[in-house]
Amino acid sequence: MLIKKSNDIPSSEITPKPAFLNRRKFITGAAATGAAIAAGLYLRGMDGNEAEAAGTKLAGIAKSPFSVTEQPTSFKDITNYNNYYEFSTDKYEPNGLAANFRTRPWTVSIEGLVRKPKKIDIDTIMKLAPLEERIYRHRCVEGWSMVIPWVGYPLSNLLKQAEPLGHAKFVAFETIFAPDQMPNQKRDVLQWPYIEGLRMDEAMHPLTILVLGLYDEVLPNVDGAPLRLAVPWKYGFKSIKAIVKIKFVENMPPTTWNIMAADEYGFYSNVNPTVDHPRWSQATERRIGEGIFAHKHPTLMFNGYGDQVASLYSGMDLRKNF
Ligand SMILES: Nc1nc2c(c(=O)[nH]1)N[C@H]1C(S)=C(S)[C@@H](COP(=O)(O)O)O[C@H]1N2
Ligand SMILES: [Mo]
Repeated sequence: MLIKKSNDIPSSEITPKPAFLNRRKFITGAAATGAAIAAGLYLRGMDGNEAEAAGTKLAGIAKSPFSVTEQPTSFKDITNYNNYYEFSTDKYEPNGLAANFRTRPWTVSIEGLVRKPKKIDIDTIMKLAPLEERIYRHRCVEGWSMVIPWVGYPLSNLLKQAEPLGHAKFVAFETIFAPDQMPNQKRDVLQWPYIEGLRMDEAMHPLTILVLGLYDEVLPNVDGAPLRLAVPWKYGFKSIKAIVKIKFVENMPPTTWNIMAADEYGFYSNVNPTVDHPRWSQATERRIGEGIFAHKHPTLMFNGYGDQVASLYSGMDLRKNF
């Protein structure tokens, strides 16, 4: 995965990018933010349907006992320092480029090894289960982290709608393919559409949530609207954005980053400070918002969620199953 050179990252942290990524020009955070604000206002003004627009307040959000107590990262940082390769491989550009992304109409297909295949509209999904605030640690495989107040509910609520069959062992997820809206989908940046997968017990785990909001608002486009996963004990790339397809399968499904670099990104991708990335250490992390001179934080096994998830991997060699 790319670590972008910018004024925010000391040169000591910069790692050569994989050869398949083309060099691209850098646009400052300020320029990207200005474009985002302008485009966002335009969207809301033209749209006329407040209920679906990013920025709309969400009502009736319950607090969750699964939240961590660390200080949440600012809304500004969560929406301006992003990995969203469909829009850009730069961290500051996706906000502006995603501002006009269309999240309605939006349907999610749930298919494969299920008793009841379903196509469910996003507005039905929004109301399927009570919305909770889940303040989760978010650890990118590149070595930075945030604390994010997601709004959503356990993914299991959606998955159960389709009544998965007994021989379904994995769940495969797919991002929308919309090259007219996502500029990098016209280019060979990654293999499109972005795909991810979880083992059945991981997908059904109460910590795995379907994210529909951020802070007390509808999920911003740049964070994966209208719906994305948050799987907090795994590296960030497992938390796929803008999902349109969920398929129950028998065998371990292919995943985008594993296809791109199998020796660097495994299927499990559990946060593990004792297994380094081939090109950098995973022992510590930089908390976004604390500034580049702040002390790094030690990375925690399973990102600190070990009490709840370690048992899923008992007996597995986590060095092999990275
Ligand atoms: N479709 C899609 N999903 C994606 C990505 C992406 O490029 N495309 N990036 C991943 C990576 S590497 C991370 S760290 C998180 C970033 O989520 P955030 O921008 O909301 O912090 O999204 C993940 N999901
Ligand atoms: Mo990431």
